[in-house]
Amino acid sequence: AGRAHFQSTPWTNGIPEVSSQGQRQQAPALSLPISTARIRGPAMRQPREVASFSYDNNRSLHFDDSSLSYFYLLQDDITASGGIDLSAGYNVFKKRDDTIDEHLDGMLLSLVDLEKNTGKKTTGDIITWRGIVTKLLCLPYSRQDGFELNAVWFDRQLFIEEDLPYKLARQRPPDQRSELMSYWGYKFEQIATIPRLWSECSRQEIESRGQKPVSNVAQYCSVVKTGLGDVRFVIAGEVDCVWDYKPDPKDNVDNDPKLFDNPLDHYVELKTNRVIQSDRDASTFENKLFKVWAQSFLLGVPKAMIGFRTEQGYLQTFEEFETQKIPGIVKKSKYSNPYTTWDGVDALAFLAACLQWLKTTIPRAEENIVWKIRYLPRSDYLTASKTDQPSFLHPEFVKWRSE
Ligand code: 0WD
Ligand code: CA
Repeated sequence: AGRAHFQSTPWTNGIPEVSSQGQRQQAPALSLPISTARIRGPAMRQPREVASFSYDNNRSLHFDDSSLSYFYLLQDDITASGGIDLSAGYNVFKKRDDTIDEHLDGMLLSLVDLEKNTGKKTTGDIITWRGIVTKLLCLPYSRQDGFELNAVWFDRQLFIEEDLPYKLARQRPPDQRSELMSYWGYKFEQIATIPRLWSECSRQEIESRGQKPVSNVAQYCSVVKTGLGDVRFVIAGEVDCVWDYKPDPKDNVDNDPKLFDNPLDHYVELKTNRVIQSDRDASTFENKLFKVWAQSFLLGVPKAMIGFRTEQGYLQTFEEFETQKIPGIVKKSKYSNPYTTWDGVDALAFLAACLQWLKTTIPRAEENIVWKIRYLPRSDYLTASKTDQPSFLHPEFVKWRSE
């Protein structure tokens, strides 16, 4: 890319290379500079779904698709109502307690179930939530917030989780406006989906879908195997809904690419955004769109449906974005700036370097030793250090893999 000529290593995105204490940053011993590469990184392997699981409304786990939703929303319904009030039912929102640390539990238990059923171990160098990989993929362009990850080798695989106590300690106290805005996102999910195929829902069920209390406790997650460069990884992520249907693995041919109906091809990510009225709105939206790309691309989700709402939270319209077209949209945008604009190829090259660094830096021989991966707000490095924390892997998974 043309901009490569005026960037030096490490790339700083205009953020001065000094820490908050005003000292020049020294690269710590086990560290990775955050940079955008100037060469094309390795290609991403096509993601493959290996399993899926559901949390029900009581947060119990089921190794099935019971919490999968189906997209259903008509522009005419929105227009007829003059805009759907996304704040409706806010007072009865059933919100998941996100101070409960679930570690990698749902995903690991679904792997136990899968491996018991197939008799085959799920292989991969790194096993983690998709959200963590999204964070790393976006990191070169998203340097405001610090985070901590815990990583541990076990059974020759590297497991990575986000450190929840660190995350909670850094969270600003929730203000009413941002709580309400995050509710709008869940309300949009509710009104844009139905619980089963359209043909299997009663008319009453479809028409009354917005009347029940909104809950973010139930979730549907897909477990996907993919890879980048030399690193194979298994990631699980929440999928909001399917566009039409999800192919049944039982009547799907997956050894012939021509006949294979890939379940990932049917998935849709849902998001809400302010109606775009100014240049500033447009540029903020493009930043968000890039994160939507990162998140969806990693799991092989081909489209995102964005619900546009007013300042007061009234849904006005919705628009479909094809995941693979997003980097091009952002790059071609008139708000684009060579120093700050997101670049998908560069972000992937950084992710490849990052995963490779994690895989090789944390000693493979030291199984069950928890390492801390740190990113300090606005810093130029990711660092790794050993801890004496106990392993965070679910005991049932450890028992299964130790047999
Ligand atoms: O730190 C934790 N406790 C984490 C928990 C970090 C990452 C994931 N998780 C759990 C979630 O509880 C959920 O079971 O992993 C699962 C989803 O993982 P993901 O897909 O990797 O998460 P991410 O890509 O960051 O977010 C996808 C969606 C979000 O929707 P939007 O449209 O905002 O991207 O997952 C939901 C959220 O709706 N989500 C959560 N919901 C409740 N509590 C959480 C959470 N902690 N994290 C993500
Ligand atoms: Ca979503």
